[in-house]
Amino acid sequence: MASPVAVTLSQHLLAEEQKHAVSPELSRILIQIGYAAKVLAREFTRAALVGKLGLIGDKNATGDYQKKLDVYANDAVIEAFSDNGLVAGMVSEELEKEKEIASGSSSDYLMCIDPLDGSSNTDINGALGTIFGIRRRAKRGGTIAEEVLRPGSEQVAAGYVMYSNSTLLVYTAGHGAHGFTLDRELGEFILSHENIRCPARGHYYSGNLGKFYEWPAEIRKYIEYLTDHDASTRRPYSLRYSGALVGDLHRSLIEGGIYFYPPDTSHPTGKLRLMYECAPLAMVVEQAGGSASTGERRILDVRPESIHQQIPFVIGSAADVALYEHFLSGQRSVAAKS
Ligand code: AFP
Repeated sequence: MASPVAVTLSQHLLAEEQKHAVSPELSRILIQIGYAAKVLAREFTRAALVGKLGLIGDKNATGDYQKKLDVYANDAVIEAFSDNGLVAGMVSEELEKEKEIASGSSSDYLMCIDPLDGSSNTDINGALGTIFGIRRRAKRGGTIAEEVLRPGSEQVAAGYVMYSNSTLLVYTAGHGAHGFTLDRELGEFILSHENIRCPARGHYYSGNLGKFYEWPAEIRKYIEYLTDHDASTRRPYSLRYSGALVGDLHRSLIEGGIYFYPPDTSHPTGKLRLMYECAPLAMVVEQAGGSASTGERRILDVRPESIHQQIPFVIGSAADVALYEHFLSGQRSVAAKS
């Protein structure tokens, strides 16, 4: 039961509008994302009871087989934004092309979204996520695709929802990262993690080690470093990998650590999607004092070339990400001393 002084997502956004001149339109978008998250949380919880587990049979734009819940989540998000004029367009993992939203033609905002992150977890009751980034339209008159292909540093808000033993919404509008836990009885997201700070260094790492022999030699050396024993640097790091980026990232954000998805044989330019996975999470993590990179450059500085662009990704505690970059650049001796 929420305490009587609980702060709801809407109250928090109202206060942020006054403190930091966050635009009311942006607040309304975030509140609507909160609404969509409640719809998704309800459906994810009962998916096994209403025939929504399993594959639908088609592949999405980046070649993944779609689950029934992928399609459901995408439709639910579109429905949540179709009639209220809040956003002019949407880029979604589940849509081959960007979607123009007629009711939002005069809105200043565009949304990039992964409606359901971690689809391999749907049928095993594992953690799931939703990831979103909000951008201001660069110019009117261009196509949504042209307008949206801007570096992540131009996002005005971003966040994620994690569906696990509780449903948690974390957002930033450029003034810190804040987390809200869904109180199901009240039907409200309640502030539970104010001004999240990512520890400078952690002792967890998340990566698909099944790909170890497909990774660059420098990354294999980095794994050897992490799994070596040295009490002064709290090694070996412990491995945690859930199959849902949101879940692994959330652990790093709260307890410190690192998540990485380097290029491999089947994904020579990386697997994770810049616009609706990497850039939004990078904004959240930077706002909490962590960092996010391709291994070579800051994620938020990368200018997308296409809406479904896939890139190498590393995110988490600032010192851990810096060390990964050192290893990748071949400066192992420098890195190993830090
Ligand atoms: P989707 O479920 O949105 O396609 O994303 C899953 C994901 O991008 C990310 O959440 C996981 O960390 C990663 O893929 C898992 O990929 P592998 O199964 O290749 O390790």
